[in-house]
Amino acid sequence: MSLRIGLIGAGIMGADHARVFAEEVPGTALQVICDADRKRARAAADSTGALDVTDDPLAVVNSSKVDAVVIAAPDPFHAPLALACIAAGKPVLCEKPLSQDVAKCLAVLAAEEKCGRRLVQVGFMRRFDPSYMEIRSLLVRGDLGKALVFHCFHRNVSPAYDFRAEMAICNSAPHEFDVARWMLDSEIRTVSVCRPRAGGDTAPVLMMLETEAGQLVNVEVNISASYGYDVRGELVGEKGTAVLRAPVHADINLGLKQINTYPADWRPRFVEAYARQNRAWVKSVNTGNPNHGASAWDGYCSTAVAAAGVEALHSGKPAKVELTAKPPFYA
Ligand code: ISE
Repeated sequence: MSLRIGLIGAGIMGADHARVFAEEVPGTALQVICDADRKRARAAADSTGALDVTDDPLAVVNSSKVDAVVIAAPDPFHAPLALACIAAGKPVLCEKPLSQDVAKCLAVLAAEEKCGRRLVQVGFMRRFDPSYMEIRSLLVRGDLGKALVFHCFHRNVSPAYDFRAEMAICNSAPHEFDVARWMLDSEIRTVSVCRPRAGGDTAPVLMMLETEAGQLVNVEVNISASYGYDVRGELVGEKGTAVLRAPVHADINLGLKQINTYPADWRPRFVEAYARQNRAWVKSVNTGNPNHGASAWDGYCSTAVAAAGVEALHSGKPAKVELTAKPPFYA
């Protein structure tokens, strides 16, 4: 029998999740799509064959026809809806960040631990991206020697709505925080933040993170890069380096030039990552085994790093990442 999915949120990411489930994840049925804007929910349902639409997220969570939930609503709704899923005993794939508020992440951890089942996976899809995965395998095999430095660039074409430095740190950069923790297998201990004085409100945010293991991660989050969506990275190890590659399917030679194209947003860059992530999530729901996707603990850690980042942005000084002790439940 197919896993019946209730999808909450039919904006840019929710609509893409609907497409991913419909086209790339066998063994699933889109039972219902929910959005505050019913027309948007209807459009996503019509293009993916979802059976029903609603504007009531709790009706989705509590529906007896829904086996598992995907949360792709705006950030402030993530934690409350994840808590509702836990209360209903339903597995949930929750878009990142788990919450922008550390206390709300802790509430999700407490509820999950109390219910005794790992029900929450956070949508840090980069863990499923073939290029990040390959670099991690090199590290795990020891081919690069010890990891020393991870250079990360994260560029968006233009800021969404009122995106400014705080949102760059709390909404965009958690991808880097999570992938760096996963890649380097160490928690982030301190964060320093600076921005070019020459830039305005949307100028790039530069961060230097130090891990418990003593590695450095430097991050540029640029929410106003203009030229395209571009995520780059280079891992520097003792014996060599490895550079991320975005998927390229053709070299275009035209008009005396070789042309590189960039997508307008993250969906084409991470198309494979989203498909792999969602298939892995469905497999883990069906088997009851957590996969290498991000847990609620990972969601909490990246939000704690973001909180330290905002503190460092405002104080101009390095900030310490305060983490609670990791419950054995998340080992
Ligand atoms: C968005 O929510 C994402 O997850 C994208 O990957 C990121 O590039 C963008 O900045 C976020 O707003």
